[in-house]
Amino acid sequence: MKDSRVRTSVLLVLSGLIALVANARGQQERNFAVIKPGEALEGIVRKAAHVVPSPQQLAWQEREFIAFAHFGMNTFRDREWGEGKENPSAFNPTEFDARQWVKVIKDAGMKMLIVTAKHHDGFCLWPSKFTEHSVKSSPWRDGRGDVVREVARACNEFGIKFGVYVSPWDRHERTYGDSPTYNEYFRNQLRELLTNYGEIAEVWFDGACGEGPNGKRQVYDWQSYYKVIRELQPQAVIAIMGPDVRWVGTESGYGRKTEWSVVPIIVQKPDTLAADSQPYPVDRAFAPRDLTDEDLGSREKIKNATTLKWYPAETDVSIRPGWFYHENQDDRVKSPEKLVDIYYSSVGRNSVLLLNIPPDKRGRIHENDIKSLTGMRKILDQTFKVDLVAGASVTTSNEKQGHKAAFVIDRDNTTYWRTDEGVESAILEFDLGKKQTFDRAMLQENIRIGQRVEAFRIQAWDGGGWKEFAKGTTIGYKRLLRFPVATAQMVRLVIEASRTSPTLSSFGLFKAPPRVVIEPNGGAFESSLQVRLSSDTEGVTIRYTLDGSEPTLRSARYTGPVRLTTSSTLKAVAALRGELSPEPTMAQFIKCMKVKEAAFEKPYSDKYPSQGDATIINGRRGSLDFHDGEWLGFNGDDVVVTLDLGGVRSIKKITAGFLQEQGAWIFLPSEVKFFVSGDGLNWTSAGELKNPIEQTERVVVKDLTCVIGNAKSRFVKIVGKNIGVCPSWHPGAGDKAWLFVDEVIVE
Ligand code: FUL
Repeated sequence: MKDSRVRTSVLLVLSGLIALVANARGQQERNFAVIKPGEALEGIVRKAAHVVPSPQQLAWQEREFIAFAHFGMNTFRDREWGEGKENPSAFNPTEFDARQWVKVIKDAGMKMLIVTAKHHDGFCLWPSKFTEHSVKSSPWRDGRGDVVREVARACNEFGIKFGVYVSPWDRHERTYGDSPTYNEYFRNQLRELLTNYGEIAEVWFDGACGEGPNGKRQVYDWQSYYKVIRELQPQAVIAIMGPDVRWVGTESGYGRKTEWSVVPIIVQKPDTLAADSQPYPVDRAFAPRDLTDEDLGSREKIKNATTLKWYPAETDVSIRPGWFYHENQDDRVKSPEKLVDIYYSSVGRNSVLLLNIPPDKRGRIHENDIKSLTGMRKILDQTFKVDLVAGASVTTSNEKQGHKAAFVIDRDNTTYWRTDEGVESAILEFDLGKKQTFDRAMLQENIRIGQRVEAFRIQAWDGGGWKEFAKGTTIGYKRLLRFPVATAQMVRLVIEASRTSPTLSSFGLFKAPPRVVIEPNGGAFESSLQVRLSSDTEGVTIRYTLDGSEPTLRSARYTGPVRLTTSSTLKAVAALRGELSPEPTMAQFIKCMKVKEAAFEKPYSDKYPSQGDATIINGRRGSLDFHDGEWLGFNGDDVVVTLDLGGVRSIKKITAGFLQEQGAWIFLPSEVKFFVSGDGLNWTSAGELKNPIEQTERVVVKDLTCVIGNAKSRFVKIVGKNIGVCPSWHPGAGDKAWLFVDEVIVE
């Protein structure tokens, strides 16, 4: 273990030196570039195109899909954030099994596991010498256990890389807030983690910061932390509040469609950087800051930059609503379909997916999480099993000597196609040999020499002309595209714009396993509803159930529209030659009252208007992704909405749905009031509900239902109270809080 680490370090130092040699001649091989004051855009763009990942960043990117395990005191206290006052006796997993974690992660196709060695509550999962607040004071393994050691060992055994999440924010440690003393404490803990557990491939720093017991805000000495890491684990990437890996900007699992790995950063004295001969010069001047805009690296964004840096995105998301395990979320594990969607929207958008799978109180990954991961893996494996471009003949409008077009289908990522110097648009044409049917495409640039492509289209020959079936902007390390099924023998990729001669190391076309489409895809209805099922694949039969059970080959066969007259959970699968598609499609239908009109007292923000007033009565529910077009957002304001049922009805229940994603300043309402009225003028209170969920829960969708004993009314009013401003512990403390509502359902 140790030997191989030394070897890797030597290699990395060597490649660092090689990079510096190249730099002396012409700035090329570094993972940053300095822009001179007044430099013209053309020159800046060219520089951006030549910024390359460091060897550690490249190795990290190639892992593609990695795991997070939030485990610790919170697991046992059923909390998301601890206060630091927890008694270590609470930490007591009954069947702790790190090998089970790593096996599950490996089977799911992930290449690294990052464990929360220390979360904000300060409780250490390893027996740190510098505090008593750790596993050594717990009853687990009689105080002789070490979670970090067992996980590191299991990773080593299964060939999975190992990383640590260490929270600088420590709500237990007494020296926190006494900045120099705590910084030393933190470095000491880092040293323990980076010396005693073999190779560490990623160190994950969250930026949360607070006041210590002395009432002072802790000032983190980031540069000194980086120094410790570079010295002890030079092959590790430092993520989020570090200079190697950037947070994608949400915790929803969805990255940007245009994702540049080269972005402007702010450093002190950029002019001294270029001449610096250190292997990590940027570290010494790097200031972590918020990089969550929709556009980070376009020409518009880089034109005023002083320093550009290879700073790729990592998409962190939890398989459950919370980061830590909570028993009451066992039935809210993301479905295989949802995980696949996230995969396309992260790995498929030039980002690494960091999926959190929180072990439970036993110290094992829960069965429900395993089921979803297995389903996800099945779908991905079936999709990417056969590359329909393999064996095609490839021609191109331009290729540089030694970089043939055929390299894009040779399954070797180190060989690549590129154009001659100065040629920034080009066409690659593929003859698949016979007609093929596909609905997924994969593209990869050779990022070893930079990220360049700005716009591309993919077209198929339909006998009369080229018809576009997919297009995109950036590619980067990997771009995956989904599109309606297309059938063709001739396909071409048109690179329309590039920052300098474009490169491509792979191009692939695939067909996802058959899927059933349910129309409408869930929602509310009044008396009855016709639902249609169809599949994107010819020759399949569709089987379905209405009670939420898993459909089998013996379930009802779809022959024509299904008429629903009660609330139902529809699940459907496609069967082809006696085999079922890997995962059922599901839709939920609720029988409820039709609402004629929704009128808002205060307007929703024009940043989140979704589909306007109708959003909350359209029968469609919002997801955990607040950008999904089903949520209305109120900034600092309450939601006050009146619904007109069109006539007097007898009402039994009213439900209003809200979202919390505190990372995006969105909080559940503090309380919701329900009113009914016959004339829309005189209102009777129908009930009040307090929000039962803690503000510290990261992401959660919550329905609040008011049960009414049969009121006869025509109008319904809901008042959802915004909490006003973000709470004092929150990074947005004092700023206006958002309130998000997706639906009001009257039954
Ligand atoms: C955040 C923390 O506050 C959460 O609890 C979680 O660990 C997440 C990954 O990072 O900022």
